[in-house]
Amino acid sequence: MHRFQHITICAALLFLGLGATCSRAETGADAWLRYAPLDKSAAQKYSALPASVVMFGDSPVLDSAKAEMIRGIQGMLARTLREDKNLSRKPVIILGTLSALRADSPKLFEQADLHDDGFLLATEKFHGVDCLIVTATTDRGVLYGVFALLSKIAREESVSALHETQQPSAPIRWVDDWDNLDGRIERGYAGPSIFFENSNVRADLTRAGEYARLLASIGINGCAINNVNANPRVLEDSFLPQLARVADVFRPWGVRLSISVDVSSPKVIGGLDTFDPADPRVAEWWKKKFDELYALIPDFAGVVVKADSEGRLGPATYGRTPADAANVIARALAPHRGIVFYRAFVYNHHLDWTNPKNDRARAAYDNFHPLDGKFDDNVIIQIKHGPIDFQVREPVSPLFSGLEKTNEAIELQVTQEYTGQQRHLCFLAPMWKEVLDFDMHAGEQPSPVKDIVAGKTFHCAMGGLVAVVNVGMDANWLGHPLAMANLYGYGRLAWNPNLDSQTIAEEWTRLSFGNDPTVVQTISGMLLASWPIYESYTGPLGAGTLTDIVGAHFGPGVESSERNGWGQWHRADHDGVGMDRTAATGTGYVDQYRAPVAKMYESLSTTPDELLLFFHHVPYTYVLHSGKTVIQQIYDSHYAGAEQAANLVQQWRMMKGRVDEERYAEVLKRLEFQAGHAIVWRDAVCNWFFQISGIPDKLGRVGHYPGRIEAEAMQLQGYVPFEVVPRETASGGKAVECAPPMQKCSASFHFDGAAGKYEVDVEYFDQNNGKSKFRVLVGDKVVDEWIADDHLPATKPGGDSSTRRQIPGVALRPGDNIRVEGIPDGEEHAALDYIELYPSPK
Ligand code: GCW
Repeated sequence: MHRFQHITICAALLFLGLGATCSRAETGADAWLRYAPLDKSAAQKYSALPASVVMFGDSPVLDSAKAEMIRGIQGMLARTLREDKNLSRKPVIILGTLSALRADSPKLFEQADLHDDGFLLATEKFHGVDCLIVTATTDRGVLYGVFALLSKIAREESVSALHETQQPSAPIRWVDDWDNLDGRIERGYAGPSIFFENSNVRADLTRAGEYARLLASIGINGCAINNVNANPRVLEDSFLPQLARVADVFRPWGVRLSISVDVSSPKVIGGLDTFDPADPRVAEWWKKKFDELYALIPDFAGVVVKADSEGRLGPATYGRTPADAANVIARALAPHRGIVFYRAFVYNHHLDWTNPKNDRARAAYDNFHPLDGKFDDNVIIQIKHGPIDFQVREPVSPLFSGLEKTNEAIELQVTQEYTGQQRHLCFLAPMWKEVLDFDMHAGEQPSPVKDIVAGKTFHCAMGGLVAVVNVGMDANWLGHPLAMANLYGYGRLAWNPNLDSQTIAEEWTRLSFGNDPTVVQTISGMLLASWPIYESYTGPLGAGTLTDIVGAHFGPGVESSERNGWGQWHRADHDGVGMDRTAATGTGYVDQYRAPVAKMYESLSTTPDELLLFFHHVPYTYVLHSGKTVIQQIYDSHYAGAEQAANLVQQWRMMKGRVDEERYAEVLKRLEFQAGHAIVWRDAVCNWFFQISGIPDKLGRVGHYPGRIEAEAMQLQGYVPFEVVPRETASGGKAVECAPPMQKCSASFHFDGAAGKYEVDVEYFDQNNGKSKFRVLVGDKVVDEWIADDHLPATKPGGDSSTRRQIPGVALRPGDNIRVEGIPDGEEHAALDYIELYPSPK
């Protein structure tokens, strides 16, 4: 339907009070700020809302607040708020800082306890007139208050008798984006950078401004825009004015600009012969550099530093410590009130894997705990939530309780690097909640991570939360329309870590898809189930995400973590699996925790099943608390997870007609891919463990695939069998390919089952270096055809490229010839793994 026509029909339906059945055409660009028209009865609730807005004060941030207020009311209630300069005898919406309002009405909100970016929403008499007041200590707080008010209306909450104060949990609520200056994004899954293009800041920064608005709406107040693997050029004199342009589009939204810097900059771009932090010339260089930068960007927030990590240069070059490096930069920033986030992600990625005492998980604590108290006041140690690297399940980093005299921030990851890359649904708020709520037992009182990073536990002046986000130019920001729940969830938790995941999921669903109770229940339910589902087919019992850790971090690659220096070892061998990190017999990592936590993890009997293999090496026959053996749990969880992933597709199908067609179709496509890929994961992991352990699946599933016909067992014309590496990423270890000089190949077989309708599933390999064509025929009749043109992170057949095509409702009779034809393209050889047949309905 033509969009305009659609909107007109929607307007008519709304008028009739039938808005709930009306869905709008959407790209996802509006995210949770859709301000979609409320249906008539819901809109009724706001009939008493004042008709005009009066702003006390004047600033770019306040201007944004006022414009947002008008925009939101216009969108949701189809009313244009009048902008009044002065109060009249009529009710108004008042926006302004408390000091501005008190200049007029000195006794206003005498009891209010507002500080930092907190705000107050209140219905209150002002000069004797009923008003709706949004106030705060800062302009930014007023803006946050406006977003909160509009969110209430979008979620159909009453705003008629308000008196609500909200205070953020911590001053630091930041995001890091890992954008390279050439426009690519490290671990970005949604198109190129919104900040950079061709080694420069983009000429058009519209999206960057829109991003800042989204960030502001969830209370984020800082953003580092370039990769922590920083290009030193970002500090070149000629680049600074470009950065100032980004700061300009951030400023109206109260988001402060930050950048990642490389510690070797004084040498690489500064012309010095050293970057030794102890050299006065180096100190002087940083000082001058930041003086220059602040002259252009007076509200510049500070810098992020990754050093001595994954090949980055660092203070270790000169035998200096992270404190030396952090402080030399911090001292240059201090006069401008800038801060340094020094990342604790410092580890040796050439660890000797043959030494059972070596342990990458120890690195952050070993490197930083001895430096506690040695960092300047404007340094914050930025600590990944787990000791390894954003795996699907890790314990909390022991460093949180290992620094008492140092500012800390927790680093979370919105970009789903190890959790499905926005191809799989994985709502991470429940994981982050577990981390933030985890009691580190750092004193007499409970000391959950959320209190430590907020500076409460050890009385630190600064601290908070940071998340790696990596939005891109894709209209919907993160690729998967449902992935935005992670950015929203992060912001909400950074503001208030006491919110529960369900509240967050429901809020997000209402704002993003409307208030239809079926929609809210279904989508939030899917979100809440998704992390455990993803975990169950990718990373059992705390072994880490069993992905190809030396490749794209996407598909299965169980063995890739072993026998190399990266240290993501799970140590699976013929007898058992898991890393022994105990103090008694293992790497001693456990002792980095405070005694009560260490005690829990040291003992097999008190280690929770979900982290068993992170802390202990056990035989496959070890019996879990659940009563199952380790090996059977590995099998069972992978089968259950794949089934639940398929179930997500069914749940989503119920959303047809209840949400807009665009996002419906996009989500469906991704969930279908996920369901297929979950089977690839299931089979790869189960077969790998079956092979190494030699212990069969009690339920007889592993290695037995009824209805599956291997491509290499079919009659082949032109197609040639080959071995896939690693072998568990293809069924039976083999697939067939249509390699040059062949231009078209086919694989066929005769159906020998009972007559009826079948779902025909074709497992093929979709690489990103070609667009092969496939056609499936029964006899002479084409039942499906498609082009393998997805952009998966794969240049060869294997776990990253394996993709399932489901062809429902195919009528088959005994003796029918089923044929798959493949036409290769470029480097992609139309490779085929197998066909699976299920009687319909599946
Ligand atoms: O998780 C790893 C990623 C790297 C990243 C690094 C880090 C920016 O695979 O791509 O580098 O962590 O956090 O520094």
